[in-house]
Amino acid sequence: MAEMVKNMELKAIIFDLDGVICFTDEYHYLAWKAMADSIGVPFDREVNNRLRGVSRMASLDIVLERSTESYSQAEKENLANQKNELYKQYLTRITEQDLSPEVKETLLALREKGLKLAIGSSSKNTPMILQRLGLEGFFDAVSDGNNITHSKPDPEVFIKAAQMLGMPAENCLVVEDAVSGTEAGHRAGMQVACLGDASAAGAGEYNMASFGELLTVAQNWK
Ligand code: B16
Ligand code: MG
Repeated sequence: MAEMVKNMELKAIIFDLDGVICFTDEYHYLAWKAMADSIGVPFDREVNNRLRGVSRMASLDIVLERSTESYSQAEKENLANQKNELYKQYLTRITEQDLSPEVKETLLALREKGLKLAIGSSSKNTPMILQRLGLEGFFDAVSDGNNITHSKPDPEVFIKAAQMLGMPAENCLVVEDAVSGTEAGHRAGMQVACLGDASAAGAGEYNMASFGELLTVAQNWK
């Protein structure tokens, strides 16, 4: 399977958003931490790493694993909303200056090579984040938490992104910072280039130290 995939031409790259295109993963951490503190549940970076790529409600279940209380569905929805409202307050701080020059230049260089570029994110806040970064309308397709029913590690978000692009999975590369997202990419039949947490875990075919390394990955693809 790996050999077969390797011989296919690279035509599209599907980017995770939080932790890949931007640093909103830190805002997720701060908002979950504040919510967990408010109900006296211990929360740290180790637990936070398990939330990467995971949907809001599934993330809440992970946060509540350390709770001694049990919560009704309505109470859980309330806690998730509380976290999301705080997270959205952090998002209002984002401006176009927060899109790093490295990310911006790499995206433009990849596009210059004729590659299709898409977003594959579990986040329902994707439209707001892209708009604040000045990337609204930049990508050829946006698949996010608003158009999926199963979040990562389910492959749905990447399969839908490839469908929107009209690309077979074997011509697509996924870029991820989450182990769950890397699994989702593999289950979609795509190779994965990892950053951050997933790269440290050696989860991808390519485990990068920086976003700019994508140019080398794309260059050496064949
Ligand atoms: P929201 P990604 C994911 O985005 C985040 O990594 C994850 O921490 C978050 O819980 C999930 O989106 C849902 O986000 O609450 O904004 O809908 O990494 O897949 O771009
Ligand atoms: Mg991510």
